[in-house]
Amino acid sequence: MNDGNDGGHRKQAISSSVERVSEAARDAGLDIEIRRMGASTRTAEEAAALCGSTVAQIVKSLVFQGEQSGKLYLFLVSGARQLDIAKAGSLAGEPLKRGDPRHIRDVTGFAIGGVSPIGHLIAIPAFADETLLGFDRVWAAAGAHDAVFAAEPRALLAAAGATVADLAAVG
Ligand code: 5CA
Repeated sequence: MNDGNDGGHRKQAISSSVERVSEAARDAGLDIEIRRMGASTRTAEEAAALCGSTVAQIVKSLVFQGEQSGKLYLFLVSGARQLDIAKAGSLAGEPLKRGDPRHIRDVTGFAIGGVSPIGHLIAIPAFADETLLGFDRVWAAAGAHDAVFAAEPRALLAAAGATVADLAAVG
């Protein structure tokens, strides 16, 4: 499993995930510059420290799975807030659960920690935390564990095809 070939394939898959984000942005007319930070941006806290932004300005791209349909849904949430799973389920129209990380990677093309708002392999229904619109600029993952980009939130949510909603837990 862990021979050099596998490593090479995985590396290629990761760089093509970043490429996909770049292409999706271009297709949506979103002008972004993807930055490889050379250190982990897996969590909102790590990303904020490296981007020089507040945690609230980091867009978490959370993928959940429908319990009935098995379909995947994308929730874009401010790094300062927690997704309310019940509200998220109402938006999706079915109860949700965490998916198997490998399944999420296979279906979306992104590994958890590098899931981007844009550039998924499938057309994924997306919903976005309304508080993201309160910032001039937000930062999001760009398909790898050290890759991020900045964007104006309204343009980013439009590019993601995300429905703006109240989806965060109170407090
Ligand atoms: N690169 C950073 C932000 S730029 C990033 O991707 N952060 S994140 O918050 O969007 O991604 C990590 C999150 O994935 C964690 O909050 C974690 O709770 C969540 N997560 C981990 N496993 C699963 C799973 N199986 N299903 C859904 N979410 C998961």
